[in-house]
Amino acid sequence: MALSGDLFAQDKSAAPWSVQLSPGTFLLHGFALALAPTLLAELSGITAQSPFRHMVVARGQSMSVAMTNCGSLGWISDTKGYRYSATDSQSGQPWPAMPDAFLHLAQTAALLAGFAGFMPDACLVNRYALGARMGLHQDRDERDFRAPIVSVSLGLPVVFLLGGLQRADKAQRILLVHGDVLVWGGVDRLRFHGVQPLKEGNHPLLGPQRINLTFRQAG
Ligand code: MD3
Ligand code: FE
Repeated sequence: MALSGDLFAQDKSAAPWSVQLSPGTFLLHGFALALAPTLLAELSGITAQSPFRHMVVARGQSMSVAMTNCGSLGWISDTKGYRYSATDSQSGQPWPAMPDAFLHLAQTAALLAGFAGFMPDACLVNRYALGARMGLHQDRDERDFRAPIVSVSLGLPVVFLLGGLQRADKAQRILLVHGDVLVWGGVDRLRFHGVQPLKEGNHPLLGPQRINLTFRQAG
């Protein structure tokens, strides 16, 4: 069995670009680098159908991060709260299908981190422009916390905050750059996390922004 321990602790030569940040959290540095142009081409098809939008949270403010989704379920927020929905309420249509290249990348990354059988049905796409941030939160709208989450960072770098299981726990700061893939599950699945405000810059492929894909088994 390809346990994470085999790949990350004993045999670093199998995945020299990878670090185990904690028992259930794996950073696969540059793992999505070669695929990035394909991912971005697929993304323009997705946003043609379901454009980025600033969702509203329960208190009525809109988020600084713009979002869309692909897959059979998509994460949405409005004044009624957060949930996964099969329909994009803006288009009235199902979310765009998850491209094969997205699914394959997410499953390969999960397997490398020791999570076999990952079947994501939702991919939340976050777009950060200058100053956009995400406050500390837990991802707990998914049905089964036994499944991991896989995140892919594209474009400008950002400081990611990895907290603990309590909101007040001290957070680690981790720089995420273009092509990085993070996989977290098991004991780390419900850790608080957030993203510091995006600083200005100009990425060769994406210009002044950062895009993050998070793959979840939501339903
Ligand atoms: C490691 N997105 O969409 S993903 C989100 O970069 C979200 O857009 C962030 O949080 C983003 O819900 C962060 C990376 C991440 C997220 C949660 C983690 C890594 C994690 C939880 C535990 C360990
Ligand atoms: Fe999150």
